[in-house]
Amino acid sequence: MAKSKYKIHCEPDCAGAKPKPGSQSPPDNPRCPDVRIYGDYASKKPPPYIPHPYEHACFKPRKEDYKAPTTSDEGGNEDGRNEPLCVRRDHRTLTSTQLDRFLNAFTLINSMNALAPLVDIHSNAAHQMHGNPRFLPWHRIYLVRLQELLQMVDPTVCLPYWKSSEEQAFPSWLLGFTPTVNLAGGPHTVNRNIGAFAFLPDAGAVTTAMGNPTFDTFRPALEGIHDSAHVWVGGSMLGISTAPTDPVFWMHHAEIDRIWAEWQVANPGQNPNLTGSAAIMDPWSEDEVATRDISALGYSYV
Ligand SMILES: [Cu+2]
Repeated sequence: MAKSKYKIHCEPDCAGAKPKPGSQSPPDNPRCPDVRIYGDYASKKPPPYIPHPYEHACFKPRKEDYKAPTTSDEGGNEDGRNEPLCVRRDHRTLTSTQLDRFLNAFTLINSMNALAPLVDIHSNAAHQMHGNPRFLPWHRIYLVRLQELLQMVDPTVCLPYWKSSEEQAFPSWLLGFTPTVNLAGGPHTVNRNIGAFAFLPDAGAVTTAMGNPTFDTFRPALEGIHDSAHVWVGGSMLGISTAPTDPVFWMHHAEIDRIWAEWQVANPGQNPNLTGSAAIMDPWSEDEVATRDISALGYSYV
């Protein structure tokens, strides 16, 4: 992964930013002018905002996902190699220094107001990133964008994943971490209501989803599992416009992305059926084909 190739240009506070007197056209979006990270949102004319149809219904748990919690302790990592790729690891295998670095980087990009515009992108249903085949490829690129932001402030940080189906618990080291993020709609402080609603799908549910031989059956199965974990965490994670303020959102999606990557290896040639504009992961320029190979995107999972 390229190290600190891009600089964060977001201003800490641009509420008072105005076009230069005499300029013919409006300035670039003063809030997030970095096209690489924010895509069209960095331009003079960001995409129109379309409220998400799930905005109020939030994520829907699936009762059939529920099975009594089990504990097991596989996983872990191999290596010690020199890795050219950003290696995403199970958060349980990180050292306390690595956990601190992740939280520090998250805090830093938030304090630079570089996180909020990325969160705001998730609230715009114009991108059609839920409930259709774009769900997996779109969030794959979304995670890469966060990872790029994190690496701008600390090139050693790779997104950890939260294997909730196996763990059946919230990462304890995150419990006290509730940042406030200055979203377009106003400041939002991360809150959670862990386990109050719904079910945390277990390893069996993941295995069942993995058994789907085509993308068109696999994707809804995995998205349903994803929804349930959102509801299980509760609070900020319940709302599409607030979920990405919680670092667990990114760790949860990394796990969903990891499961997809594993499924891809087992089911070669099975790709989302997307053509034309639906195949472009707007507001970014990557197309569906560019989302198929995670190593080409600069990361791997152990
Ligand atoms: Cu999402």
